[in-house]
This record gives sequence, structure tokens and C-alpha cells, in this order.
Amino acid sequence: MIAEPRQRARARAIAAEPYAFDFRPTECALLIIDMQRDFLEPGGFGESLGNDVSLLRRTIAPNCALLAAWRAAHLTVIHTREGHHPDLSDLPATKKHRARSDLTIGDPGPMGRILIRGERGHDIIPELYPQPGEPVIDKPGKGAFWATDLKSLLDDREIRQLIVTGVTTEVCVHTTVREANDRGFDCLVPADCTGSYFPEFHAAGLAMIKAQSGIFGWVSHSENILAALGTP
Ligand code: TIU
Repeated sequence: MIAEPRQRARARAIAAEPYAFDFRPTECALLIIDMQRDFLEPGGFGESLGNDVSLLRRTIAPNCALLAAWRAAHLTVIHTREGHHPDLSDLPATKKHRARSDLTIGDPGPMGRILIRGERGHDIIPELYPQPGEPVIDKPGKGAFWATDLKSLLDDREIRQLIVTGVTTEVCVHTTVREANDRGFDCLVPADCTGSYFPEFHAAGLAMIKAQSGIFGWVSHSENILAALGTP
């Protein structure tokens, strides 16, 4: 028997650039990228490399507000973490050695072995910690689709749209938005919920997403999403 096509979810407009995003809540997942201690917390790996983590920490409050509204609306939320198996079997030698740093992935760092699954620094910050039942995608790469089961997880839930937040704008958020775009997902990126150690890369990354009539997707602000969800 051929299944009936699912009713299209009712759309709500979210103010965005380059034009309003046609938000269909039940077909849309909130995808929170790599809000991990080692990238965001003072004393973590990111800061030990000389980065100013306050540039990333400003994303915590708007992500918390968005996540709370998303949970209250009972919509799909998915978290990701960048990291590797303790035996480093999924870590390309290129990724380990390219930085030519004294401290690289797998080495003992300020919060356990750097970007190794199960270590304190690899885990998600307490403010945004996943609740039971919320999927957590452990990814070895920058993009959330490569070498993960994210695509089948989204297909199982009939998700066609993604609101992508997290860090960093031009690295893991951008790679994931590009991967999602090529797989047929519409992506909306709220600027205040993403951040970079390099403000100019943050700005350029967002500009690239919405350029050319939305070549990779839409850019907005969390307040516009909260308004569409009916959250003041
Ligand atoms: N999550 C993510 O973006 N991983 C990175 O390594 N980002 C940097 O900006 N280095």
C-alpha cells in the first residue's frame, strides 16, 4: 500500500535575510552545534590556544532561551559534539598534526584529553546540557553529517528544515549548513546564537550564507524565532 503523503505542517513566517523563512515547526529541528566545554569555558582547550572565549560565551544566553522555547513547544532538538574515540581510530593524522601545536587532539589538556569522547572538556556545557531523549550526535569532523547517522535520524522524523546554532560560525556551523544544503534541507542561522573566535569570520560566514538570494540558507536573530514560536 502506498502511504498517504503527510499533511504539510502549517507555516509561520520568521523575519530573516534574504527574505522571510517559511517555518514549519513540526518539520523543523533545532540543531545545536558543539557547545562543548573545551571550546567555550575559561580554562579549556580553546582558551589555552590563546582564544578569547567571551566571543563564544555571548551565544550561551540566547541559545538557552531558544532551547527552552523549543522544548516547551515539544519540537525536535539535536545536539552535536566534535570529538574522537579514545584510541584515536577516527582521527585523521592530518587533523592531529596540521596545527603543529604543542597541544593537539588526544593529548592531556586542561579538562582531560582534548576532544576525546568521555572527557570533561569534550562534553556539552551545563547551561545547554541535553535532556534525556534528546539525540546527541558525536561527530569526528567539522560537519554534522559526515560519518554520523544525522541524515537518517532527520529522515526518520520527517524533518526538512534546520535551525542551526552553536560554534564556531565559520567552521562547524558553516560546514554543517553546507552539508545540509546539499542534502535538501533549508537552514536558518540565528546570528546571536552562533559565534567565532574571529569576529570578522563570524560576519563573513553569516554574509556568505544569505548571499546570492540565500545560497546556503537564511540568517536571522533568535528573537524572531521566539516570536514565531509565540514566546515573548
Ligand atoms: N566546532 C568547531 O567549530 N570546531 C572547531 O575546531 N572550530 C574552530 O573554530 N577551531
